[in-house]
Amino acid sequence: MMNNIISDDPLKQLELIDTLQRLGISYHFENEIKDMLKKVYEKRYENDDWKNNNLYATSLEFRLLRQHGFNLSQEVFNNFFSDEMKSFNIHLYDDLNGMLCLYEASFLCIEGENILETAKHFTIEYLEKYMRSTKDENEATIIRHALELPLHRRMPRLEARWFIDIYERKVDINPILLEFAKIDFNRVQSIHQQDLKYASSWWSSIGLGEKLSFARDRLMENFFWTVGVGFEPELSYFRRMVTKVNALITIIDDVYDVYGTLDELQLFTNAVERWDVGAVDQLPDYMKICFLALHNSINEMGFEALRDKGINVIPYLKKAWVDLCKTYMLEAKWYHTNYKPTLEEYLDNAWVSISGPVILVHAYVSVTSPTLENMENLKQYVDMIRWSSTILRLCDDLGTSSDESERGDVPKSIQCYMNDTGASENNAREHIRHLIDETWKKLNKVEVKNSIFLQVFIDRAKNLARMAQCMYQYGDGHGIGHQKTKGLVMSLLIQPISVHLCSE
Ligand code: LA6
Ligand code: MN
Ligand code: MN
Ligand code: MN
Ligand code: MN
Repeated sequence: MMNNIISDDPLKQLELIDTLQRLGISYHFENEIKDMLKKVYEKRYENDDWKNNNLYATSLEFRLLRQHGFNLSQEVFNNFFSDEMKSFNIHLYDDLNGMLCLYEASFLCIEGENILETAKHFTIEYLEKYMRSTKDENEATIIRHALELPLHRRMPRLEARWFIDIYERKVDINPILLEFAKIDFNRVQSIHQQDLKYASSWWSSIGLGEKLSFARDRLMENFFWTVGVGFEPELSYFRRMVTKVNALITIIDDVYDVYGTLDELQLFTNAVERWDVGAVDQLPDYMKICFLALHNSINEMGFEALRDKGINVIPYLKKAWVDLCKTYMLEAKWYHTNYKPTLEEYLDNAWVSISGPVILVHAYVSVTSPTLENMENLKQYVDMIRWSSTILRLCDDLGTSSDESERGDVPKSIQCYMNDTGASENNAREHIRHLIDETWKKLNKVEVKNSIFLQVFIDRAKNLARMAQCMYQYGDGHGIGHQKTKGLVMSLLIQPISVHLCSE
């Protein structure tokens, strides 16, 4: 099909790529898609009748090219934008598809891109109005979904699950693609089920869920995160390892936040720093099992990397846990001394204490072959880890801080901003959402320097931010056994899509 699309019809090519991506099957055609986009990019100034004065085509081209790392200026939208008015042309109001597509494109913006920033506000306002007035149910569903969260921030697998249903209801669809998407979804789901089985039996054998009754026992949620961060079949090892990491984080976070005394927490932090079984003796019993579970699980991953890839990654993994425990410790001290950090001071610590760096370092060693050189390269990517983790932190604060402050916890970003400025809680939340937007612009800017290894990793970092948007959209989707999360987990991991074969 891809070979048959006439190459002088770029719009058809772009639409096919968009459909493949939205159906969740583009990962089968990465090379073909790269080749197609490369040609579109190289010929973008030739024969451009197909997109001149076509907002839909211009926006689609922009979004797909930028998403795939091609360098493209916001000025492609100049035709539609009036510099004097600092606004888009009002006649675009006739073009729902164009407006939707411009809306989605605007979220790939980086800092300082005023045209795209304007496009975002312009299209949101338009789409909100349109949605209220349209009588077409399907149209309203699609607009509501887009406004709830733009494509660029959606957890990929859930988006595929959603879009397969939408695509089926459209006219003029390609039934072969639809059937393929359904079959592939089910195949991927059964691979996820195998990974879940592994993770779940690890979790019951380690016994922490039962032994530490004060802590969150959230194996399914912990696994669900990993599917959001990397769904592809070949990432099984990543999902299995990072589920362990997530489970350990969720337990240890509760040790620091809800159970340990300050003295005990200092002992635990010291033990992690020593990274030695000898450290166990000084700990209270409930911490002994927790520390050894951490120590054994992480060393085992280190052992596997040494066995299979010949490199000792334990110092890198250990460092990530030490950094995490130190930030937990600082928050515990702040809480116990009733200290109120400024927002800046808080965030400096909190992008680490949300555990993004720990997750991403373990992702780094489990998505593909780490070499010593690659491990050292990781240092160049601290910015990206930081932006991804900052989004995770801010989303978590929006979703969890009401419960946290009721229970007693360090002030989170919302409270810090309120203390700093005297703002109301609503305004503070608005400000945090604004910070999330600004942080996405920084994350969008991260470039890959011609390395497949790093691209795989960068996709994990972006997906971690996407997963945070998904998990905390309606409150604490991670920690409290949320109904919303159950529904998502069911549709993604448990229920297959029913398939009626085309030939039947
Ligand atoms: C959130 O809990 C939590 F457990 C996390 C560690 C978030 C991300 C977790 C993954 C991916 P909480 P705190 C497993 O809101 O105390 O208690 O940092 O985190 O706000
Ligand atoms: Mn915490
Ligand atoms: Mn916590
Ligand atoms: Mn806390
Ligand atoms: Mn929280």
